[in-house]
Amino acid sequence: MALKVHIAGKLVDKDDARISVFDHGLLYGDGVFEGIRSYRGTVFRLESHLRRLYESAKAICLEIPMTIEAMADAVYETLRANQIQDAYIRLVVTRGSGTLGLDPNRCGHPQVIIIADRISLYPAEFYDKGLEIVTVSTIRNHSAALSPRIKSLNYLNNILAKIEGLKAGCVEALMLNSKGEVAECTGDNIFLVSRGRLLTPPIDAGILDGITRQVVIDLAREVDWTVLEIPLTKHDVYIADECFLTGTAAEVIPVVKVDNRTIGEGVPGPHTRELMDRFRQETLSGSRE
Ligand code: PXG
Repeated sequence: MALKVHIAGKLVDKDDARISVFDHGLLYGDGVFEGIRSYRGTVFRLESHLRRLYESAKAICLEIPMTIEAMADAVYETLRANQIQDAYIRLVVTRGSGTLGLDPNRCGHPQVIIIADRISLYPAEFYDKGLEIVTVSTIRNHSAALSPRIKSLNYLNNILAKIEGLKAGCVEALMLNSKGEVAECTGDNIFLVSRGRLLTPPIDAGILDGITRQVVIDLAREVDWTVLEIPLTKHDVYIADECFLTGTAAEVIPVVKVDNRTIGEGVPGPHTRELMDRFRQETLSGSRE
């Protein structure tokens, strides 16, 4: 069965899901998106993802031509049409087709696209043994230029960092902000465990307000762990007892080496493993928010 894509309000075969070459999403990266997962047919934290999508759109003066409730229904409709239980869902809203030239007012209608496909997972080995990452020279774009809280179709800042990481043999790369503080990875947020406390950069370090990040903070606080959202430096990373990343695609993934330095004992630590377990339970609990 051909994959069905939700586009312009209809479900069509993937090969018939097309947009104009004049769409400003393509011409200028003018648009927003979300990457969401479903577990056993239930979309994980759909409300949070939709809130972030609509906030991203508002921040770029893009009016999404449907209500949040209609969007939620369309996501489930797309999921059911493709009969995928554990899906990777990509929501894209572009500025729509316009004239050549930046002016967004010359675009007709925003284009809404929903894709639900099978998820390709990181190899299990990464979760058992932990990842090796590097700090890259590409800094996270300054939030006064383009807020990293906007999940925009313009991901070149992250892609340039990813290229640097890949050239160094790492699948994920750590980005600093313009102050030299730890920001986030190219598609994941970062956490440290230090002296029994969970540390992560605050949103105003210029990072995406990650939904997995918030789930992990909530899970840790539920069992009375101390969680601090504070500015961190590379020094904090190098002396941490444990390090892990969070993201919709990666979930919770341990990091054991940063810049060729061993973090902690060089194996996924006990706090990380406990949070991986608790996160897994949360995804399988079937609760919608
Ligand atoms: N930082 C950045 C820059 C991201 O793009 C995260 C952190 C983690 O946020 P969430 O809300 O997912 O916990 C992201 C999310 C992909 C893909 O296809 C990337 C993300 C999410 C889903 C899929 O590479 N990045």
